[in-house]
This record gives sequence, C-alpha cells and structure tokens, in this order.
Amino acid sequence: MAKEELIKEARESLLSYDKGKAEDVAKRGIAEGVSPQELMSEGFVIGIRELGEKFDLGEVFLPELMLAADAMQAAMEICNAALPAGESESRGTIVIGTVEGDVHDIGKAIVAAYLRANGFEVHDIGRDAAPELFVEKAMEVDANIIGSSALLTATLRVQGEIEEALAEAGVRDRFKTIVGGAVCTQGWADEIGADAFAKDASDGIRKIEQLLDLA
Ligand code: B1M
Repeated sequence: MAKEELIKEARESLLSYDKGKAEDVAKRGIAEGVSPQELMSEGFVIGIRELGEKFDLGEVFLPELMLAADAMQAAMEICNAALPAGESESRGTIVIGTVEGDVHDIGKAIVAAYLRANGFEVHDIGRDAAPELFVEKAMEVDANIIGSSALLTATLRVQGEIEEALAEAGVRDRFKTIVGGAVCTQGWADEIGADAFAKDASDGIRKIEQLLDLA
C-alpha cells in the first residue's frame, strides 16, 4: 500500500476513535517501511489535532477524545518501539515531564522517545509533576537539561514556577531548561527565562543539541 494511503489511514483511525485500527495501521506502516516518525507526525499527530479542533467546536466530546487518546497511545507505543536505537554512550541527560495540573502526556512521550533514539539518557517523571519534582530529579541524576510540557493555558504558569524553584534552590545555573506543548511559545519561554522553546519533537532535538553545544 502507498505511504500516503497508510498515513491517511493513521489519521482516520483517530478520527474514528478506533484503537484496533490505529494499532493495525501502525504495524502495517512500519512493516511496509514507512518511518515511525512520519507515521506519527503526518498521521496520528494530525489526526488527534483535528479531533482537538472538533472538540473545540463542540462537534466531539470528552469521551470520544479519551478513546482517541487511548488509540493514539497504543499506536505511539508501536511507533516508539520501532525508532532506531540511540548511541550506546549518552550524549546528555534530560529530565522531562508534563507540568502539575496537566495530564496531557502524548507529546511529552513522543519527545522522550525521540531523545532516546538520538542518544540521550531520558528520565521521564510522568505527568502532573510538581516544579519541585523536576528540580529534585534533575539534581538526583545530575541532568544537563530540564524539559517541561504544558498543554493547558491554566498550567502554562507552572513552567515559570520550575524556573522559580530552580532559582530558590540556588541551582538555576546548573541546568538548561526547555519548554514545549500546544500552548507554549518562544515569547513565553523568553518571558519566564527558559533557555529554549521547541515547537515539536525534531525541533526539541535541535534545540537541545544547541544548548549542549552538540550541533
Ligand atoms: Co485535552 N485539551 N483536555 N485532552 N486535548 C487540549 C490541549 C485542548 C487544546 C483541546 C481544545 O479545546 N481544542 C484544550 C486546552 C485549551 C487550553 O487550555 N488552551 C484541552 C482541554 C480543555 C482539556 C480538558 C480541560 C477537557 C475537560 O476536561 N473538559 C482536560 C484537561 C485535563 C487535565 O490535563 N487536567 C483534557 C483532557 C484530555 C484527554 C485526557 C481526553 C486527552 C489527553 C490524553 C493524554 O495525553 N494522555 C486530551 C487530548 C488528546 C487533547 C488534544 C486533542 C490533543 C493533545 C495531543 O496529544 N496532541 C488537545 C488539542 C491540541 O493539542 N490541539 C487537547 C498531540 C501531541 C503530539 O502534540 O502535545 O502539542 P503536543 O506535543 C507536541 C509539541 O507541542 C511538542 O512536541 C510534541 C510532538 O510534536 N512538545 C514539546 C510537547 N511537549 C514538549 C516538550 C518539549 C519540547 C517539545 O521539551 C521538553
């Protein structure tokens, strides 16, 4: 089957909240040589965003969104498992999480998987993570980078609270910070004093490589 057709099917599987179809198309796509990155970024990610727009317009409701998110997660696991293995020697250590009050973790999981595939050691602290947890984990694993994801207007401020928690602990200069998520912008990163903003997973890799002078 043509790549375009598989990518279209991936998108449609989410628009029909069909987990079985999402898993099936992810497996078939990979078996037929479509890159897992392309399947995600051009298929599943577009599908879930289209559904978000429908949710915004009141055309679909929370139960459908939850079913689609479940299907997306299942497909993402298949795609992530097919990403090439990273280099054996770590290129840097990253603590990543979704901020407190926010359960959206699909984008964060994609970024974490891309980072691992690009040779970084990733410590994923999950979702609904308090600012102090980012700081504690970063100190524990002696991270180079702290990355946070926020998808709600109401939780964006927590990314600023991570900056404050780092300053309060007297360790702001020890780590570089990167922020991302649907509501996050370069302007917001500048306002809170984050070191970088990334609009998607590939941009995240680029920005982290720049922050660590690997680019
Ligand atoms: Co919710 N939700 N949701 N949701 N949801 C949004 C975010 C929303 C925009 C939908 C809408 O109204 N159009 C809206 C937020 C509006 C706002 O605040 N501005 C919204 C809302 C309102 C809500 C609830 C409040 C709904 C309710 O309960 N009434 C509720 C909130 C719960 C909470 O968090 N406390 C809620 C719940 C849910 C579900 C549980 C059903 C589900 C999440 C399941 C999960 O993640 N496990 C869900 C979903 C699926 C969405 C949408 C449709 C899709 C999110 C997603 O996965 N996108 C979303 C609409 C949208 O985003 N357009 C929406 C795909 C993902 C790959 O993209 O996460 O942006 P994204 O990640 C990208 C980049 O942003 C970037 O790279 C990623 C890969 O390319 N990136 C980083 C992300 N993090 C990064 C970190 C980095 C670097 C790059 O460095 C560290």
